[in-house]
Amino acid sequence: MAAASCGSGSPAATVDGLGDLPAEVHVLNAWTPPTTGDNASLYFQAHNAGAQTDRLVGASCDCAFGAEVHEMAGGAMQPVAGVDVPPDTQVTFGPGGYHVLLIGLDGPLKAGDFITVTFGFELAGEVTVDAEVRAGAPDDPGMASGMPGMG
Ligand SMILES: [Cu+2]
Repeated sequence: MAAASCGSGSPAATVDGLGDLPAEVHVLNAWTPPTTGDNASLYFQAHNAGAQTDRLVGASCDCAFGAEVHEMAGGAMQPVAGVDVPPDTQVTFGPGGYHVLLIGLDGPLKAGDFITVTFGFELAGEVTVDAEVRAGAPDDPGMASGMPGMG
C-alpha cells in the first residue's frame, strides 16, 4: 500500500491565477478504528508540499453515505467549514482534535480492512488514499481501555 508514502498522491494541480505554482497536498497515515456503528472517525496527516496555504473542505468514501470535517471542542465534536494546511507544513488530524467523520457506514469496519477515501482541498483538488481500519491504536481514546490490540 502506498497510502503512507509521501509523493504517492495525485498529480499536482495548478492554482488558478497564480501562474504555474503547484498546489500539492499529500494525505498520510490515514486510519480509522474498527466499528459496528453508523459512523467512524478518520484520522490522518495532511502535508502541504505546495507554496500556498490550502484548506481541507470535505471528504467522501464509497463506504459511507457522507463525511464531514470535524473538530473536538470541549469534549464534543462539531462540524467545521474547513481546516487550513499551511505550505511546507503537516497538519495532524487525530483523536481529540480535527478529524473527518464518516457518516452512515454501509457496514462494519473490521481491523485490517482498507477503505478508499477522497479528500477535497480548495487548491489541490481531490486527493484519494486508502485508509486502514486499525484496532488498538495507542492514541485512540476509544480503544484505550478494555481492548488490547486484536492483531
Ligand atoms: Cu466528529
